[in-house]
Amino acid sequence: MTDGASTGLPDDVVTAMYTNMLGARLFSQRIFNLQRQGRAGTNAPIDGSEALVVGASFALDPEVDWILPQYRELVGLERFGSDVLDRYVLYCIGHPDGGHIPEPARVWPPQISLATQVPHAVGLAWGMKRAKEPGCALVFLGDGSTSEGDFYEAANFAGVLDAPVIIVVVNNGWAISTPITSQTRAKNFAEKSHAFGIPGITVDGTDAIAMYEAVADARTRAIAGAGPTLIEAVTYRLGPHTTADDPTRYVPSDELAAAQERDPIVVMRDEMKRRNLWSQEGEDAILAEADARMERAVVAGEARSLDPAEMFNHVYDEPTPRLARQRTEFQAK
Ligand SMILES: Cc1ncc(C[n+]2csc(CCOP(=O)(O)OP(=O)(O)O)c2C)c(N)n1
Repeated sequence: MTDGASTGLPDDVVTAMYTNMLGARLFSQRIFNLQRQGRAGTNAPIDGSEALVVGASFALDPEVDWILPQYRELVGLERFGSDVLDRYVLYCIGHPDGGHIPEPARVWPPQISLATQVPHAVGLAWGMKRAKEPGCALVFLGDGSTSEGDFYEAANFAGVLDAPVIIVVVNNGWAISTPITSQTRAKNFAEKSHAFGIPGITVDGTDAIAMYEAVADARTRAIAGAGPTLIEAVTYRLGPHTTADDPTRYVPSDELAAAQERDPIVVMRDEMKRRNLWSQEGEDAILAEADARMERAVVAGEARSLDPAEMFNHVYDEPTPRLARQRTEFQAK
C-alpha cells in the first residue's frame, strides 16, 4: 500500500484539496437532508470516499481529462467545474437536466447500472487515443461492481487496446450489505489486473495525497501510450449505502469505530496541522463558504420548473407508440 505522507505537494494544493474534501462532505450531508425533507430522491453519501475522489481529481487535468463517476463521487468534483455540483443537485431533485453535465466540465453523469460506466470509459479513452487527443479517462467503480461482466470485458479491452484509462476500484468494504469477504476470493481487487495484463496497485484511499500520487503516475503512463492502470483505493464506507439504507442492521459497530479513526477528513486535517496550515477559524470559513455554495445550488435547482411528463422525453430519440400513449395518458390525469 502506498503512503503519501512524505510528498512534496505544495501547501496551496494541499489546502485546496482539504477545502474540496470538507465541501464534499458538507454537500453530501445537505443532499441527504433534502431527501429526508422530501425535496430530493434517493442518493448515496460520499462519507469515506472524499480523499480518493479529491486526490484523483487533483492529479488530472480538467482541460483534457475525463472523469466517469459511479454515483457517490459527484459532490467531490468541484475542481472539474461548478456545473458538476449544480447538475448533481438537479439530478437528485429529479430534474431531467441533471442527467447531463455540459462541457467544459469533463465529467459524466451518475451511473446507477453497476459497472456500465467502465465500458464507456474504455471506449472514450480508446477514441481519444485514436483521435490523438491529449489526456485520459478515469473511471470509478465499487468493489461490488467488480463482480459485473462489464468490468471484466472493459478492463480486458483496455489492456488489449492500450487505452489511456485509469480504472479506480473503490474498495469501501461493502456493496450495500454484502461485505468484500462475500464478493471475491481474490486477495485484493488490485490483483484482478493480472488477468488483463495491466499494472494494478493498492492505495490507501483515506489518504488524499497517496491517491494523488497514484493517479498522477497512472496518468503519466496513460498519456505516454503505456496503457491502463487499475488502482484499488481502500477506504471504508462511513455512512449508509444510500438514503434508503440502515447500516446499523449489518455493519459491525467495532469495525465502523476503527474505520472512523481513519476518517479521510481527519487524515487530511492532520496533514494540514503538520504543515501549520490548519486553524479553527480557517475551517469555519471553508464550511461557511461551502454552505453558501450549496444553498445557491439548491435555490437555483428548486427554482427550475419541473414538468413530470418530461420523464418520457429522454427515453428514445423518437418515442415508441406505447411511450407516446403513456405520455398522453399521464398528461390527461
Ligand atoms: C446492474 C446492477 N445490479 C444491481 C444493482 C443494485 N445495486 C445498487 S448499488 C449496489 C451495490 C454496489 O456496491 P459497490 O459497487 O461496492 O459500490 P458502493 O455503493 O459500495 O460505492 C447494488 C447491488 C444495480 N444498481 N445495478
